[in-house]
Amino acid sequence: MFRHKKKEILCSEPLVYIIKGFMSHSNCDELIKFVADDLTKSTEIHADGTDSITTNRTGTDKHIKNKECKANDKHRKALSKLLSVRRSLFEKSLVINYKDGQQYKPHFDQGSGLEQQRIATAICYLNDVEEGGETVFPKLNITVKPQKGDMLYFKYDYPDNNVNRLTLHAGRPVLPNQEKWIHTTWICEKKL
Ligand SMILES: O=C(O)CCC(=O)C(=O)O
Repeated sequence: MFRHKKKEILCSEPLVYIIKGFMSHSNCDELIKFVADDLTKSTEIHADGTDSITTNRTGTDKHIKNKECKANDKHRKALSKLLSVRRSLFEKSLVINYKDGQQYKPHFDQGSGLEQQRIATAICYLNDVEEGGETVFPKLNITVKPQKGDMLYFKYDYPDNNVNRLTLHAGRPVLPNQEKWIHTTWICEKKL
């Protein structure tokens, strides 16, 4: 049984919205616990499909395979139902941890180098962050404060490239003594 939560539309084109409390606090805790001892440095994907550690994307992360973590499967099921998109079109979800100055500088989620063409992103915040670590869309003047359980969704499958370029976004640096955990699922246009 999924709870139906209200979307708070932050922008209608490109579509950007938040659903407060989309993920239960116990699911958030379970996801952090599942990956906490197995994180590796985040990498950036380049146009030629290779990836490497860069200063644009710091932090650490772990991909979660289907069926290895109940909390992950539960979330993906709820997301699939919300979006009416089958789970086979979701990339493997990624849990990311940022500490002390770590960030993800402005970037787009779609583009060359990816195996599949992404069309949308769903980010769940797994903890509250007092200050810093906001997700920002500089061209849309949107700032989202990480709050445990909230989900940010945005899409970029518009034929108008100018609209897509408005989805430039970043994870701002996390302040000293603060920590930020997110769970990201990218939705793809079609299965490989
Ligand atoms: O850390 C954030 O708030 C944003 C993460 C992000 O941009 C991404 O995973 O694509």
